[in-house]
Amino acid sequence: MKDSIFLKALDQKINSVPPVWFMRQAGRYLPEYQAIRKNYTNFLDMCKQPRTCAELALQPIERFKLDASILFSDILTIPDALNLGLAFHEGEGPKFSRPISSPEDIKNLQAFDVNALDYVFKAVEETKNILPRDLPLIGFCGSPWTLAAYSIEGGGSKNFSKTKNFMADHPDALEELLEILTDACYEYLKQQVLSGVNALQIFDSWADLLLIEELDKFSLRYTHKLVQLLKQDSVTSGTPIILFEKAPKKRIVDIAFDGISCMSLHWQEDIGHVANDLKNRFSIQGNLNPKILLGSDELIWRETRKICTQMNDFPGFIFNLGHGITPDINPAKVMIMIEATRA
Ligand code: 1CP
Repeated sequence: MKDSIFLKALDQKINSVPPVWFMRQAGRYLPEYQAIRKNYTNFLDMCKQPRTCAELALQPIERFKLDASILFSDILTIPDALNLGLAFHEGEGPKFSRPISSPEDIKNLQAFDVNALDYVFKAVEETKNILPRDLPLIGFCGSPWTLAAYSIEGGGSKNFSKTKNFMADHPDALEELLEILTDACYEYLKQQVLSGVNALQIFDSWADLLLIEELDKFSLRYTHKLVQLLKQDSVTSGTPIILFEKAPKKRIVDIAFDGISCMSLHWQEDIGHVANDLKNRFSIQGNLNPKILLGSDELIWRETRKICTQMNDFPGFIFNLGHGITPDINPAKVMIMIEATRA
């Protein structure tokens, strides 16, 4: 593991070839994923099979020889453990049958029991067992804000209007929910580390819903608390933490805080500018627009090269997409991106 170029980059070292992995690397764009997925109606049932999760995490590693693996699971396992009635129906996104719709729902929420997520920790162990021994495994969770947004909205949404109304009508109750989710994320990530993950990523995938002051108040404050809890705990203090903020209204340099090792950049960020701001303080992961992978080989080669050239002498660069890969992408195009990175 000490030779991992991914872990070296998280430690702000320059590698002659940048490490590469990408968000949602195991998933619907892979035919080998679809072959297993078709055996389950509800996606969550598949997530509860540790052996299957391990096999799915290994798929993109075998195909692309990536420099890091990510646990196969989902950020919504925590709201599921809070008994909000999560299901993924055929061809639809996540849906909660018992979303949070009032402050009373938060008062009545059952206590979070980390043992309810035992299947995730078993998946970590199974995955570590079958991954190449020197390949790091990334554990993850959603940010408290992103989990609250799904829990209130009752699923995915374009504009999250229920969540925004709840924020306007019941800001104190929302903060109570965020506290609960922060503690749940802390216990959850700690248990992932105990089970064997080598790095952690926090996905703030709905950061873009928030105005600047709201971003501080409802998202960053709780992610900051989560990171502090992890850094103060001897089990997790040495585990590098990556933070992904999706299209935030604040500059990355004004978001990054002590305890974070690496900022994962959304594709809208100008990576060269951010690199100037963060140099020698944080590592950077990113940030090819996944849509580029729908273009020609030449376009993929050119845009990948542009990022790698800009980041050539940056201490701590990890090549990644600027958001998750989408199901419409041809895996052959991914191979072009990886070859371009390594060239
Ligand atoms: O039907 C299917 O096959 C399910 C598709 C799928 C997959 C493959 C979902 C449902 N989740 C996942 C796996 C997953 N999700 C992983 C592990 C795979 C890997 O990365 O290799 C990870 C890290 C996630 C994280 C995740 N889930 C995020 C954060 C990343 C991001 O894209 O911003 C989010 C927002 C989710 C919620 C979620 N889960 C699934 C879907 C379709 C969604 C998005 C729902 C929406 O808001 O529309």
